[in-house]
Amino acid sequence: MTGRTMRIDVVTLFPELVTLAAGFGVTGRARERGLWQLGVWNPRDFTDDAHRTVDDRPYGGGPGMVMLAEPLERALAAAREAQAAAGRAASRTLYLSPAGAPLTHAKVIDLAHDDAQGLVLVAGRYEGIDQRLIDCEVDEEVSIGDFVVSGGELPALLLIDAVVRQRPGVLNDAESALQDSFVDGRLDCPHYTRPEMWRGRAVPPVLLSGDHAAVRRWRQTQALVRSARCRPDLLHNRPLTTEERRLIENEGR
Ligand code: 9WO
Repeated sequence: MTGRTMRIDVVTLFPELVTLAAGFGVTGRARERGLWQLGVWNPRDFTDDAHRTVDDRPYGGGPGMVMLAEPLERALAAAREAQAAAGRAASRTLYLSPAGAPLTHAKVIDLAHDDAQGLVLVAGRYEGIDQRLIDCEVDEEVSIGDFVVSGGELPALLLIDAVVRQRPGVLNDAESALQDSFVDGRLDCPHYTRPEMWRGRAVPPVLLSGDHAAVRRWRQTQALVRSARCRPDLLHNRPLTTEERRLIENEGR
């Protein structure tokens, strides 16, 4: 279901990082305009010892620390209560982890359009979180790429950015048009702005020609050639049309 405000709650030891970073640019403006709501929940606020402990040494030994299940469980419960108070019958809990399924455009669309359920993101720190919390409370693990970072916050912010951009009314017409090429399995064409000559390099003359049809053909060809060279895997997802094949074959003539 689409058409209501999206709500995203993030469980994190660094709530200020998430709130601040989500406050810039497209996601920041969309939030000011009420197109989505953000909640942040710090497991440290759900501890009951004097030191506000959120981690402990791993069973079995070894380096590093592991996030305790109990503060996470309570922070998650608070996040879900906030979702319920905002009218969500259920919420979908995602853990950002390199072990997760890769985040794709299709997955982003799926998350953006499923706003009957709220979204709860769990960001880990240290060496990770107690596996039992993942087993009992996490619906899906999501990866943003095959690399390890210091915490789940930046991956969560990246997912938030990708999802919020897909919500109705967030992008203006120009921004929406720009992202369509990628959706269509193509990279964008190269862009140029002033000056006309920079470091001895001229802007491609067709862009200065004023011939709008020629500009359109050039951009389409460039996008295709770039996709074929840089990301042939994108083209495999949607084969070339006859027109596109002709544009590539005529390139440089
Ligand atoms: C780290 C890890 C490494 C190899 C295989 C599985 C793994 N899981 C985790 C993990 O859950 N790490 C926690 C979250 C704690 C340390 C920081 N975390 C993290 C998440 N690092 N990198 C990510 C991440 C998340 C999504 N996409 C890419 C990386």
